[in-house]
Amino acid sequence: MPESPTSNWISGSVAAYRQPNARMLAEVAAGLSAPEKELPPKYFYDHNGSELFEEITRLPEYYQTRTERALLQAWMPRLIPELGTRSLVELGAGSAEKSRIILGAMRSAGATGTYVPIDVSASFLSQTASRLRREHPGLIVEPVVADIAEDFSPPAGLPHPLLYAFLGGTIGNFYPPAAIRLLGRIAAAMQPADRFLMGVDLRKDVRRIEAAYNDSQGVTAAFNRNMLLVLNHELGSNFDPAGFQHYAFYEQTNHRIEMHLVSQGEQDVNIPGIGLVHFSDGESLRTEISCKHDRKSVAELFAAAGLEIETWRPDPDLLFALVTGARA
Ligand code: AVJ
Repeated sequence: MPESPTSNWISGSVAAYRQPNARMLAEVAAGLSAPEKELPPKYFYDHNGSELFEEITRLPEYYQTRTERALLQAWMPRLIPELGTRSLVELGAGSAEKSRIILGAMRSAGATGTYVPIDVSASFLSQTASRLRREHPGLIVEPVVADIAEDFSPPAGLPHPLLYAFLGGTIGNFYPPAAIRLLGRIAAAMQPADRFLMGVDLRKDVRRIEAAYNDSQGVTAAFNRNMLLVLNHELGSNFDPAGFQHYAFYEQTNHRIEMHLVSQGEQDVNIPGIGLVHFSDGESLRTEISCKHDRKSVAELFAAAGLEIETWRPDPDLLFALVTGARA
């Protein structure tokens, strides 16, 4: 449910801003008042941020996307007929480029097919929906606007079996308790013949992982800083992106990349509705975690969520894996 813009701990008025930003303002206020400042990675993805991410997926250092795509191309033509998939429910629908591989396999298998892309961005979703309706005549597309981290619930009445897909390694953005909640909601919605398909980035040589988040062209740095522009645009804050340095490193204990923006010098940033936020020289703002997995860590997440691994399929170089799960 929408939060009141006058939540007790938000001092200023947000009346000048659109209602959907009440939640954003609350999350930003909470994240920036924590002892270690942090913002949710979903705020990378305005139009420009989505384009920067698309650019990241084509970087030589960023092996994830092309590896996952190859796995999908190799596997979906066999998996989809095996499962008899009639509806694809995709969480965080991305560019829908990978969905196309699955939808193509559904079409080849003779299913009429229903596609349910779920994403936070309504404009993005309607674009994707009309494009896919054009490309796949006969395909039923039922987009759902939702923040999968908060309130995901699948539409009723879809033709079963369903395939829930959560691709790209995006599960890595969630701290384990939130990941388990998300997977648990999917598990709870699943019928026995439904399946869950997830892409995970694998634990591997640290240099290889770190290089993927410190590309030589600086696209990831621009993507990271873009979050500040999103805040400026949406909340009317005055972050100076040039005043923050991109910093991404592998945190070994928790097996995750952390992306930070490090304040260059002391600064005070004004955020209407929150007030002045102070950054000391060298102070770090965490913008993302990207957890890396192996079969065991996925099995643990699944078990905690009421799922079990059915198939585990990494690429030959063990960079990335697709995994399917069923209700335990
Ligand atoms: C979209 C969350 C899978 O964690 O690798 C890419 C986002 N961040 N480069 C990832 C991202 C920096 C990406 N995910």
